Amino acid sequence: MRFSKIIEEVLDEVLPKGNDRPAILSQAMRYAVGTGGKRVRPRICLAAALGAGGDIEDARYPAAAIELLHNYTLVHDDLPAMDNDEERRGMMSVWKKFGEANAILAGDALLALAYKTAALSPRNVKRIIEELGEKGVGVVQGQVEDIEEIKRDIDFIYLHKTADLFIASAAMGALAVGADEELVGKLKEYALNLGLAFQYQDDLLDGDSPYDLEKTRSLAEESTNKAIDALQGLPGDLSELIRLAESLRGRQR
Ligand code: GRG
Repeated sequence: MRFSKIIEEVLDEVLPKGNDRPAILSQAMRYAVGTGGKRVRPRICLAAALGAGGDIEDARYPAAAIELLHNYTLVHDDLPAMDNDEERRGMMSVWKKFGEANAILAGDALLALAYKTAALSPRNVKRIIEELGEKGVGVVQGQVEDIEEIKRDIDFIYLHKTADLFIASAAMGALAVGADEELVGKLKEYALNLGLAFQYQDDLLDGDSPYDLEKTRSLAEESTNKAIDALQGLPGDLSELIRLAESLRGRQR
């Protein structure tokens, strides 16, 4: 499919080659990004570009940027100091395979590379970097509140830990094709609700929702419907945005 091809090609283009010095860093960065993943965020970015009436090729660098930033969060989340996960996507986590220090550094480098890549966007670079930075801070805010567990505010955690990067994805895709702020706002509303639906669905799959089953299902359904409703009045091809919302609704993983 066209989306997957663009996403894999641009990630391959911007990541360091496996033997670039120091090879262990290049390999850890490639391993982190290359172990699969659903590529939901870059798909949202490309779909938003289409929905805003633009050419998806213009959103290729923002799409890669958000996936790089997302992968940095996963690499750091798996560290012993955080979730202490030895596996990710059915394979060894980055720290388990390359050591803790290299995993910290590979995450740092993925984060920096995300900004370098976003800067290659064909237009609205300042706004794109602003969205990436704002939501990049947001995901850390969500993570800290989740870890600290001082006062468990589920709405805050879901908004920042999960939805923020969805929102940045949509905004960056729209901005890359020259969308105005009104269109960007509609796509951010779509992505916010898509992010919440994604998280409720995740809770259902993991069986660890803070709400009972019925409430979680209805929250997921309600958020998906709100996401689709937010698309009214967009000038472009909405089919991918709708397909994404529908596919997350029924997803098994
Ligand atoms: C370390 C700053 C920092 C943040 C960590 C990613 C994360 C924040 C925590 C992981 C735990 C979690 C449930 C996060 C919510 C977001 C989420 C569902 C991440 C997993 O995203 P997927 O399913 O991953 O899109 P793939 O593997 O498909 O890329």
